[in-house]
Amino acid sequence: MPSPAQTEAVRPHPVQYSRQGRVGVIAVDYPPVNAIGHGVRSGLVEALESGLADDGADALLIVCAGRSFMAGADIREFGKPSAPPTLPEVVARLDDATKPVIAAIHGTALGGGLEVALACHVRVALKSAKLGLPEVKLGLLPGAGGTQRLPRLIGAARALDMILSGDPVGAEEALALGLVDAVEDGTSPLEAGLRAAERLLADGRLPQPVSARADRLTGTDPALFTAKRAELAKRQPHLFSPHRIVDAVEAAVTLPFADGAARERELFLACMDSPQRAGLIHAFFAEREVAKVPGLPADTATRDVRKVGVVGAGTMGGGIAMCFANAGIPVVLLDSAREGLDRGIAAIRANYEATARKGRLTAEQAEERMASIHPTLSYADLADSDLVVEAAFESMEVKRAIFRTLDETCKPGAILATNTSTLDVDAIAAATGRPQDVLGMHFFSPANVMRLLEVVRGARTSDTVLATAMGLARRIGKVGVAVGVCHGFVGNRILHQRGRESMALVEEGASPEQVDRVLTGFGFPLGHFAMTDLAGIDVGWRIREERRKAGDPEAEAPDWLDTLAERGRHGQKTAAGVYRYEPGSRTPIPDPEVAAAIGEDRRRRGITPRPVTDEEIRERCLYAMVNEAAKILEEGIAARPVDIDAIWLHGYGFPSWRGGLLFWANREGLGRIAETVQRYHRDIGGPQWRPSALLLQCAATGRPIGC
Ligand code: T1G
Repeated sequence: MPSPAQTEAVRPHPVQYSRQGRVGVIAVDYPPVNAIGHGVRSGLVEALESGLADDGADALLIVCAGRSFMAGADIREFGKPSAPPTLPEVVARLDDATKPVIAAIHGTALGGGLEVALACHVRVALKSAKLGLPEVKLGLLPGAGGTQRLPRLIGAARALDMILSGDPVGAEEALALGLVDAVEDGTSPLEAGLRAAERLLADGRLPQPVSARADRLTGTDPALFTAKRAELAKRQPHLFSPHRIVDAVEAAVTLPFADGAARERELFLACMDSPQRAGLIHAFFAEREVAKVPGLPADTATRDVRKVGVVGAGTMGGGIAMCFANAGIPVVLLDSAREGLDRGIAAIRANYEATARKGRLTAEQAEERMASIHPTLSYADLADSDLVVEAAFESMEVKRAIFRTLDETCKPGAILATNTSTLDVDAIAAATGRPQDVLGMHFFSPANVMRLLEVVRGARTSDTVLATAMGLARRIGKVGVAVGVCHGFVGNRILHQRGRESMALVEEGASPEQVDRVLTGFGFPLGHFAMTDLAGIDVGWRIREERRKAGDPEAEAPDWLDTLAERGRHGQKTAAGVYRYEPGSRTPIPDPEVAAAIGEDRRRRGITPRPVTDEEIRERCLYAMVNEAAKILEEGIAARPVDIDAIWLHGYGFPSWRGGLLFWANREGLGRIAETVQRYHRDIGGPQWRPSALLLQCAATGRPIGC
């Protein structure tokens, strides 16, 4: 096995210099995305020096190998000592170049990669290229001159929008903005770059470096920054880096370039030191880490999925059908009744038409996707599906009957998945003669929007079926997380803890709006009760009724939420639930009728309401979640803390700048959490407050959970 040094020696230097005619070519080749790590930074400087010293080179060209131009600084280096040269130093060398430097962009030029291109004299992009500064999504800001050069090319207002959104623009838009000088099609980055160099040499002049341009900054209205600050204070009060971005771009307008660049560096380092950067980068890698399932070899054989069946044309089934249609996979959508099928197809069509109206799809694309969804009332039409996802009513009896029929109908090797959100996947699999081909694919409502997909591995699910489902998750744009079988799997099992505490806190004296205010103050987009209204109170009510009818010993007694559901207050869909809603509005408004129902429930339970502090709400909701997550890890239902982090980030809106539930818990302090859980176990009791052994062990040893 070669040593790291030998491996390093074998791996070619990521940046090579060569000459083609009068053009010195600086080629970056650092798979998979040409991230600008130390080797690339030092290589760029060496290659630039070679090119400037090469008398045969009248112009220099930077191109990248592989699928993309440089995709930014190497995020894996963040938080560690940075070996020189820093990226700002590399970019400054480009700025000072005495020969014209051209950047030929393909794939995605992002972050520091685009900043390298901005420091070149000329930028040419292939038609399919995308260019962006996504640093804000990592809790950062462009730290290698992007906040200073981009405004000089496209103006401060547009630059501010582009940096604050972090979203890329396409090549044609970049050309229109002035971000690139030319767009080429049907050629290689090298050919496009060489042609741009020839044009530039024929012109005979050394273009002005971007840092020296000021024409696009002239006349910038200072009110732009005041207005943007007010907007951010309202829209993103929790976030740190967006406000620093406004400061940096303002410096580009108000200060000479060198001073603006120095200001940018100060602001960048402040962002680098913020806990939000650590959280957002953890969230970035978490989304990718969970795709690698421990114990499942990366080269596990998978099955082709060319055609999908969906059983159930309700809200979930329709959304699931759209997921596959959106990925170009034809779907057969089955329902047991013509009325339900027609309603489901109409809802899908309405969804696509709404998306087309917003300009996110052309009418033709919408029609094409609609045409790829084939409605049917006959199971026979599912016979040749490679995968069938069942999304029927949440009843074990109903699901087992469907899986028996699927087992009889579907071809050998077809994968049979259930979208159940709580029921035992093994019991469903046992209804078939092919349990090895059965698993859970738990989508989150609205299924065509929410990115999380819990891939529930049954006791007998084969590696191939699991690997196929995990690969399919990525193919349909989901964050697939492998989980085990238990009631509620991972996400809903943790949500149940927060819900139970939220309900108990209201029974004891808090109001729903106080609980929700604490949770939104923590960073959740919606409080627990506002989310209940969005999902529909009747959903939980029916599951609770199902469990009560089944005589489930753990089924909860009816409560004030059930009372609201029985009165037809089902949430946003009935303009009244825990809150009331004005017509056409989603803004939750506290309703005295609900307060009265809560009062009646307290009286019925013999509870005298007491003042509840925000701190108690925060502890009881969040620490109960952490304690349950630790139990889930103990039981092996989730393999790693990062799986739980990804589930709550992508399924429930856990604030990504906090990294994830357990990433946050480690920073909150496991000792403090463990001590509080033990206190509530004494004061409140109940299995939910039984402290997790893993939590106590980590608290005692000072080790983070999962390490
Ligand atoms: N650094 C290190 N690794 C990276 C990386 C990066 N910038 N980008 C991607 N990877 C890894 C990723 O973890 C995965 O690894 C593999 O590459 C493929 O990625 C100074 C400070 C480029 C659009 O924010 O948006 O520049 O799992 O699965 O879906 O101002 O990756 O295979 O081991 O995502 O085709 C700014 C982040 C950095 C871009 C490709 N740049 N990356 O998407 O593949 S900060 C970014 C992406 C910065 C400067 C500042 C996407 C992609 P593994 P992937 P993909």
